[in-house]
Amino acid sequence: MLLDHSDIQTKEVLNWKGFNLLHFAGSACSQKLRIFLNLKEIDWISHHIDLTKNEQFDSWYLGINPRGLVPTLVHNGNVHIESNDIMQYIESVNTDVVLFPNEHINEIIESLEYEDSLHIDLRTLTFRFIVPHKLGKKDLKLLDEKENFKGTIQGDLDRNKQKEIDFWKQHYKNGITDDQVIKSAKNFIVALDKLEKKLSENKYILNDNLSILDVAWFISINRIIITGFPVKYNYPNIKAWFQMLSSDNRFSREVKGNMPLFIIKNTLGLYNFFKKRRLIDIVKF
Ligand SMILES: N[C@@H](CCC(=O)N[C@@H](CS)C(=O)NCC(=O)O)C(=O)O
Repeated sequence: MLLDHSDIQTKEVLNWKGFNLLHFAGSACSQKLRIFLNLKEIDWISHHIDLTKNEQFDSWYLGINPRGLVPTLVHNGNVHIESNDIMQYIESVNTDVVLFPNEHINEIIESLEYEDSLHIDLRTLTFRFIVPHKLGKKDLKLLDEKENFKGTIQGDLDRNKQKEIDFWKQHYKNGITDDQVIKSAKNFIVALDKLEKKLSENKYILNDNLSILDVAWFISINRIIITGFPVKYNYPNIKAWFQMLSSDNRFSREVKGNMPLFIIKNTLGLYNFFKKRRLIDIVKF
């Protein structure tokens, strides 16, 4: 989605040249975009927005992305938000490597919208099984500031923002409940059943060629595997496809993670193991 110039309150970016990506190392949508850029062999300038330091709430960043979410692309002074829209835009200006084949565009858009609709489920599982409540909860004052920030998207106040704020306020109070976990896991079970079928027919999700769908679904599947979703036992074709993509450095280097996260995630994992509170203890697969 391309912002109007009047939406942009942080005016300095209007002078930025080239592909500038505002992103966070561990964010799923940022990882997706970075893999896409690797595959397309596009050089880009990195602006790291550290979500662990709440930099997405800075008025400087909200002035570029009123939703307060990463990633954002600034290309020659134009600001684009929403990872799937950003990739589609990049594809339209750089066709050297085709990842959105025109003849399948409707199927691609439909699948990307589906994947995007599961983002909330990915977040639910992430903030229950990877990031402990104490570390993951967002400061209520920052959420209020974001709520009161009068940023526009294509001239209108952003309607999506409230959903985000409600999610985090609820998370602050209650963490992620078992009911949320069950609902999100079920949504992924439906999605994985569909992908398993596709991958029993083709080498890649769309057909026998790598496409943007492989990038998008690789990221979601990588994340749910980390939450303890039993992908390798229940979905042999997804397992083989995932291993194939993981052996490609253009994919694997973007989802590597770091030592502090590894320690946090494993400490939480051990706690859940002893308390019998793992994903597989809560959801019947
Ligand atoms: N639909 C958006 C989702 C973006 C999104 O939710 N980004 C997350 C990281 S993956 C984020 O910025 N979270 C920060 C927050 O919620 O405060 C996209 O595809 O760009």
